[in-house]
Amino acid sequence: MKHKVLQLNPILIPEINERLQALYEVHRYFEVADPEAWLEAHGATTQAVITGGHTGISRQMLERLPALKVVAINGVGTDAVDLAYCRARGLPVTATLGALTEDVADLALGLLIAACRNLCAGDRFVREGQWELFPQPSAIPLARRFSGMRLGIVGMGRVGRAVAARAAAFGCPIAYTDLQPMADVPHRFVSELIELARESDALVLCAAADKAEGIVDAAVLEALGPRGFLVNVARGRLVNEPDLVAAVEAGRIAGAGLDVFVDEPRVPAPLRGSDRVTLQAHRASATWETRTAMGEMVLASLSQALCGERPPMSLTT
Ligand code: 8YV
Repeated sequence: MKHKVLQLNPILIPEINERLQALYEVHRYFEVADPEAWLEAHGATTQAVITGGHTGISRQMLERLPALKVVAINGVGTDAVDLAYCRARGLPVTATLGALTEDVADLALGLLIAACRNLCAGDRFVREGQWELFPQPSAIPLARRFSGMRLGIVGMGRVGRAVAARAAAFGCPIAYTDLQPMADVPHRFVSELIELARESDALVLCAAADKAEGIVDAAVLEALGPRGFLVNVARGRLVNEPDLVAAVEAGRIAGAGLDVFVDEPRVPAPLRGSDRVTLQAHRASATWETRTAMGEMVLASLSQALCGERPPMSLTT
């Protein structure tokens, strides 16, 4: 008898899906027509859940799955799973820590360079035939230089450090904020986010959202200023989105590069309509390499937990 595994989100690597299906009785919840009927029929006998970092699983849903042996997060964020509840229940929760660091950092720099150099507006200008209509150089506004920008990193975990390593190669002076200074980080610590914003040409958000909702608000954006850029590859709700919309619309910041939003997949229309903003659809970890590595880690968690072992990657047990 195969173990019953509930998969809450699609996995994009065919080989990982094939291996999951060969090993387990996989139920793809996102394809289930009647979720309530599914829970009635299978909730009590489901032994593993695979979910996404930012989508997680609700506590109510976990309560409907009493036989669970593991929650395997196919992602790094744990903010959408009630870890305290899982800990109290003795339920292992695993995440793909470390697997997506490089890709997320790459995208942070990509978004920042795209925002500083107006890459998306430039692309549209050529693509839409505007260049031929307006060939004079003044038709495109001058951009801002990225190399040497003063970077403020918010959250100096794995991703923050990987962003810092990349930015250092561009000659960027780096400062950071976090809950506390870190002895093994050579960069300048600034305890107040607003101070960091004031001293930075670009703020890059790499922090977990758990205790930091709305920290980037009107005052922080004001401190970043009309020559400042904001990049978010962490969680949308780190930012007070209405404040960001207002700042972008009024030119109170120079621009933003955003991979994450408060209410995905809904992105405020003023952000979608602004040339100051470069947008992505929460895709920082979406490469073949990283998604394959993440899938391997999910497979490992499942096989360990379903053999009765404590998965070494467990964050709760
Ligand atoms: C993933 C994420 O896109 O890892 C996370 O926490 O938010 C994302 O990188 C997502 O979890 C993929 O399943």
